[in-house]
Amino acid sequence: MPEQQPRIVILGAGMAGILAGIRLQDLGYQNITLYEKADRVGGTWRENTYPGLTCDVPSHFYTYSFERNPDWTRHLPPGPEIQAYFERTARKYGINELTRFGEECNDASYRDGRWQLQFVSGHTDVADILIAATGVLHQPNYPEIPGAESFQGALFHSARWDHSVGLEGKRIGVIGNGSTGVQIVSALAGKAALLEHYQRTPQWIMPVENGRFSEEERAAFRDPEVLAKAMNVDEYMAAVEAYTQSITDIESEASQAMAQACRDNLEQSVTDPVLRERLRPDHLPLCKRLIFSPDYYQAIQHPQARLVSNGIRAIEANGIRTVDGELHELDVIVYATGFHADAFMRPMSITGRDGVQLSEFWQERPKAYLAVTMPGFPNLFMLNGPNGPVGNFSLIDIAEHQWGYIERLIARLDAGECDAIEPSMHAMETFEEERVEAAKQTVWYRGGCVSWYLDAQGIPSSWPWNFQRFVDCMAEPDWSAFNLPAPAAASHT
Ligand code: N01
Repeated sequence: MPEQQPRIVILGAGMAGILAGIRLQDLGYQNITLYEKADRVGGTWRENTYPGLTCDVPSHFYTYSFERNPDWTRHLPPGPEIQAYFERTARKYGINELTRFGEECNDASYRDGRWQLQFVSGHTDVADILIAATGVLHQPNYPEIPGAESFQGALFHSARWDHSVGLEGKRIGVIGNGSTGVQIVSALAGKAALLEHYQRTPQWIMPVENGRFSEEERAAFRDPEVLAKAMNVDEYMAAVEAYTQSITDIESEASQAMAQACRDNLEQSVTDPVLRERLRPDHLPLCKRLIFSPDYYQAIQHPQARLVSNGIRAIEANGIRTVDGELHELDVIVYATGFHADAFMRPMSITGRDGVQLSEFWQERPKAYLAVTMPGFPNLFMLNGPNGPVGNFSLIDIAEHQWGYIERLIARLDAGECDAIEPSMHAMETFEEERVEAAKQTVWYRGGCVSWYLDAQGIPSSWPWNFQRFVDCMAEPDWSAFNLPAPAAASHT
């Protein structure tokens, strides 16, 4: 390690930022600061607190590889336990001490070989290396429904849950049936006096068990060997591989099997043939992000629940008016209407080398070489940036692979082999051309649906190849893709 350490700034203290902070300390870096706009760590798991919040990745895989958690109570991890896990891990590894909370970066500009950072508070900082760990789905999508401001009851987005509003005995309307809407409806069925689920497009539902771990099991998992055996990593990785294969090859056996499981679930779980047809999607399973749910079909068949599939015309003082003219009287309306999935670091303004603006570079669509780096933006590395794998598997695992790659890039900076690392424009363009071509073969593109996976041009933005290809790409950088200028006389100061 050179005497003068590089100054490293991490933006965001969610899952990915905590990971970067831990790994950098492991490597011996000390000149590190995390900036977090909120008052505690946790990212998406801090912001989402809706009833039924659950991650659909098996609990023991939804942890850092170096910090397993024997204490999960359920086979699928509940949101509050995930948040507690991140808070505990951040405390254990000294992340809170490295973090300035309540600081939102609104401008990062690369000048004189360093990132000049400005914060909403007026605070400024300078970094040699900038890690963007700002998350994927964090800007709520508020639907433009006429009359919403006139509603007399409570109305909020799923990611801004208003816990001051009591739900028992209320008439509740949930708009949106992605993973979030489905989880909320499953949790509230039987608690509300009336629960209406507003469905614009039916979704395929994959059945999944979500059992409890007994006290004995949790005690046994304290032994890492027992836990490792119970996890059965090979079986899980085979499932991930089959899942990505189903996405990239709709003719594959894996794809057919997953589609059949969804169809069988609908046939076997919904008894009323009319309701069953209203719930039946006309697109291929997996076209939208697959919903894993043990209990949605039961919930929507609850006597107090109602599926509303007529479109919404307007929100009025007393409820929602659908296009058939019916007024649905409600006390609470929840927008489970998703996020602006193309935001990434934005609305932060980012200016790279020679004044290049991220907004210009991303004019057509968010893009990055192997989802981690961008030409013109030296020493800026992204975790869970655009075009990485986003699916029904652990984003923690993905961030760890990406971090391994970033570590190799930083090592070259640290060895003094160069002052700045960025991929060549040629590498970026070649990658992007291949990626877009591959994306057009996926079920996201060919499956006959619209989803948040699609960019403004209708091209799926997520990693369009299988998982192993991602793992291989992250294992060792292809150095021919990088511009590595000779180091200048002065090193990092
Ligand atoms: O959002 P979504 P989400 N009028 O975008 C509907 C992650 N997640 O928050 O399909 C009426 O999937 C929209 O309808 P349509 C996970 O990655 C993970 O549910 O566009 N409806 C759709 O039904 C997930 O994929 C977990 O026709 C409107 C819904 O709103 C991602 O978050 C748990 C509308 C939006 O669905 C986002 O899920 C929860 C309008 N104007 C979430 N606008 C895990 O388990 C939108 N909709 C890890």
